[in-house]
Amino acid sequence: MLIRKSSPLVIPYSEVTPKPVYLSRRSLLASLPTALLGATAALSSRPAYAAGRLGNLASSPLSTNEKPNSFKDVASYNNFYEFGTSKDQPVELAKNFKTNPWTLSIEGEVAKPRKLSLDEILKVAPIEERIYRHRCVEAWSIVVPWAGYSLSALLKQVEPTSKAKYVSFESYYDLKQMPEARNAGIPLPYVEGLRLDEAMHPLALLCVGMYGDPLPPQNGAPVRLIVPWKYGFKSIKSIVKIKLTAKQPASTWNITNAREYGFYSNVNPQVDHPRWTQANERRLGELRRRPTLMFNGYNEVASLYAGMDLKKEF
Ligand SMILES: Nc1nc2c(c(=O)[nH]1)N[C@H]1C(S)=C(S)[C@@H](COP(=O)(O)O)O[C@H]1N2
Ligand SMILES: [Mo]
Repeated sequence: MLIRKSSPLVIPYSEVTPKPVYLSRRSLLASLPTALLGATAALSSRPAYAAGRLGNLASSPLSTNEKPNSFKDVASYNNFYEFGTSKDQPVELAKNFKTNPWTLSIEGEVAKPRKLSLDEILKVAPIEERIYRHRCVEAWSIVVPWAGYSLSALLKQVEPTSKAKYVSFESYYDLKQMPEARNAGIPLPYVEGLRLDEAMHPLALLCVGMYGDPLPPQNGAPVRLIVPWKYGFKSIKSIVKIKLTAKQPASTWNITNAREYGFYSNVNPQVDHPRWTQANERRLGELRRRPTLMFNGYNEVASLYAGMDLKKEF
């Protein structure tokens, strides 16, 4: 990323410590009598913060059992260049972002191209809660209870042709709603891509919510990608187009600076960013840095990269 205000290695203490006046949803809910939370939340083993408007989310065996960050951490420290390049801007500048109605187009090398409304997106597969680690390339990390389903469910519906080898994604872009995007310093609309087998991996999440509620605008409403074994910039927000292609698609940070950001961008503590180490990370809310794990700890994806030199194809 372009480092404008401060180096990623020195996140000011004020940015990682929730303000004392803030009552996180989780502690708020925890302080309510159980009866008020409703029978489902009280009876299921799901944590109270997940009892939101997306209904009774199934829990997922793909979840980590690490402790999620506070809602406040995840909803107010954001990377979303269309709404400003500093971490505190998106929560303010995306406040009135219009995310309904929404159309997601799926096209390219597919037998059954589709345009989905938000309602249709929500019905593709049962929405489950997936608690994932998220590792930003700027060496901070968070743990988030996302809500969604495997991207593979949607891709299977459109029936990729035998020519489809990659999947490209494009974000919504409109200067009227995103005036600060003029100062983003990256080409927009934001685009990303995955190899088809990466996109079909069950961990790749088509995400519509977090903490049991629909996504807040600053986190990529109404629909985004979450690829937990890759640096956070692969997890493209506010998606309007998915296109299956024969050739490797462009990705925004790779176009911006190919020396620093490769197409694969797998979390890899052995490949430093040219300007800082990737060997460790700062979990938001913690003071001591922790070691970064290969594939962000998601070793089940390793077989996707068998035979590749991940130092060259970084
Ligand atoms: N369209 C778009 N998607 C984006 C970005 C962005 O600037 N624009 N930033 C990426 C980066 S670098 C990260 S770390 C994550 C941050 O997601 P979060 O704010 O929900 O934590 O979104 C990714 N998706
Ligand atoms: Mo990031």
